[in-house]
Amino acid sequence: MKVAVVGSTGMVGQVMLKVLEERNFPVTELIPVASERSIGKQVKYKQVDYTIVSIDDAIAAKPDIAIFSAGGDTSLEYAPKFAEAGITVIDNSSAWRMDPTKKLVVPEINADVLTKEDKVIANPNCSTIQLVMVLGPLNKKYDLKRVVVSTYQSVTGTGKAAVDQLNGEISGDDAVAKVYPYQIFKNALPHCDVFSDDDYTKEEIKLMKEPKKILGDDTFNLTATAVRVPVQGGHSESVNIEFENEFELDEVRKILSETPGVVVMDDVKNNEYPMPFYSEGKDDVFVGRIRRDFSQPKTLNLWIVADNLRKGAATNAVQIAEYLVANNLV
Ligand code: A2P
Ligand code: 11C
Repeated sequence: MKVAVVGSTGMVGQVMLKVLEERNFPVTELIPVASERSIGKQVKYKQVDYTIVSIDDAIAAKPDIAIFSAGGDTSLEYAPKFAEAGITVIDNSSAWRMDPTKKLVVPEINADVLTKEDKVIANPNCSTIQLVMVLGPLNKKYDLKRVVVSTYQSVTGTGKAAVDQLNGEISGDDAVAKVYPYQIFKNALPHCDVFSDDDYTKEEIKLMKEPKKILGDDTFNLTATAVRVPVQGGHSESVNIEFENEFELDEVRKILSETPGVVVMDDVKNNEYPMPFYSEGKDDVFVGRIRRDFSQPKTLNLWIVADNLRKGAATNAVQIAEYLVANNLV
């Protein structure tokens, strides 16, 4: 496979190169792309230096697959151009996710919706991916009625400048550029992405809409509060789930532990539960603190953690590419 990585110098793009390498994706030629200012610079893949090319040169090179993580504007403008040239785009931005003509895919949940005709495939938002990895199997068994999710999101989700802001504030560097409207060190901001007219943030809206599309089910209600915390290893989510049907906790644990890509870490007697510090650099979604909500029937509380740059972005995109290759869809 000839593979272009658009946004290859970015936080997610760099992890994409690492994940392609680790998973031994059959790359016969790598075409790294970044903005005009990076053209001619080098990125490393499998210990070899590759020269960054322009996005137009990447189209001319006719890759089989282009994985985009270069922001929504770049995806909006260029994904259709790649598609027109016959190149399959896997897009990590929010540009195409809710477009009814595009598939929004978490391979463990809904890879079966993909066909050869899908030329622009959307990778969901990071906080959505880890949520649906848990909601999907539980919905099948108990039927979701209502989900309330509160997130604790890593600064890596905002990009390198946000990591620099946190590290600068930790080291007492007053000159560090502020990406967030406030200090993030020693703080928690109920503000991820921008506010929309209805007073929800765009991150919250993504969390409320994307799971329904991925699960192919809009019969349940979902509400979200997204919070940025001074953490780097991954996103955490406190999730309250009301089902239509009764459940047994042991069965919930069994279903989740048998779900590919999900690891149950739930031994509170030994202080075992998922944490971003532990999930960093791992591809799995970790779930723990699984317990009944005693305030109403058929309701569960749990805690989900995943590395937002891995399963929340790069790993999920590469898994989509793997599925396309394995099923002759590209
Ligand atoms: P560059 O490093 O040249 O700015 P992040 O999400 O970490 O901010 O990274 C964004 C990625 O998208 C970077 O690799 C960036 O390249 C790339 N990028 C930004 N704008 C464009 C563009 N118009 N065309 C191609 N790549 C772009
Ligand atoms: C965050 N979820 O942590 C974001 C990052 O729509 O792909 C990714 C934004 C997106 O703020």
